[in-house]
Amino acid sequence: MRKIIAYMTTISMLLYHVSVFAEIPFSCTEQDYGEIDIVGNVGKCGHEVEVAVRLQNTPNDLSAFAFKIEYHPEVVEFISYSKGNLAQNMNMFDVTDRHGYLKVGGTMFGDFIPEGSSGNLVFLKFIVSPKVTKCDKFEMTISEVLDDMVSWSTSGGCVGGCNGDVNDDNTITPGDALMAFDKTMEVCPTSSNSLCPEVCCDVNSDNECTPNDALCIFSHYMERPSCLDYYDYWKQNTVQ
Ligand SMILES: [Ca+2]
Ligand SMILES: [Ca+2]
Ligand SMILES: [Ca+2]
Repeated sequence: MRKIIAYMTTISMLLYHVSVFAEIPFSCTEQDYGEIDIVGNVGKCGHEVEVAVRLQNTPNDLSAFAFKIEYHPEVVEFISYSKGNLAQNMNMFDVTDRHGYLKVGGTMFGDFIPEGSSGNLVFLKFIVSPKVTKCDKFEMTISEVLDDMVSWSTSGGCVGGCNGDVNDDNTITPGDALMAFDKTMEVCPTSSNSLCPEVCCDVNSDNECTPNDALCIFSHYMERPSCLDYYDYWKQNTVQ
């Protein structure tokens, strides 16, 4: 009887997992064109991840603004925020969590951020659900832009995916490129004895594991332009 109950419990948990996650599109292409842009980041399951909201060449002066950040509460939980450089002199600034979206707003009294400015507005810290595998990635988007930002273009950000550190030793090296290359050549387990399903390979987010992914990892180590350039953004923009 206990076995049957345990079996039924397992089945119901699996069904719950499938039903909750089936509605979340685990597919995302990073877009960077927006005058307001979310800078995506890699988020491993059970770990904290930060995303930045940056302004790019602002089209008019800014003294009051508001917008929403939409996220999937099933896969990330909001923890805290910190101001970016552009928000340091704001008299009122806040982020509130409404379980599924954040409200972000701010004002400057008798002052403004001038037209043509670029920089970080806010850093948002989340924790990624342990249920998300490290190859999953999903989108955060900006909506309901108001006040001085009302006509500005927006682009979202991708959270999750592969950061090129295939062997999880906190550095991205040619050894990681080799593991990715082995997987593309179906050398399984890889020459470093990793099981291929555990090799997070799709660093360029085109939903395939190909030699281009291995080349991207190698190019990143060589400090050549690569699909992992966004990763450097996070090394250069530490939260204050
Ligand atoms: Ca983006
Ligand atoms: Ca590594
Ligand atoms: Ca790929």
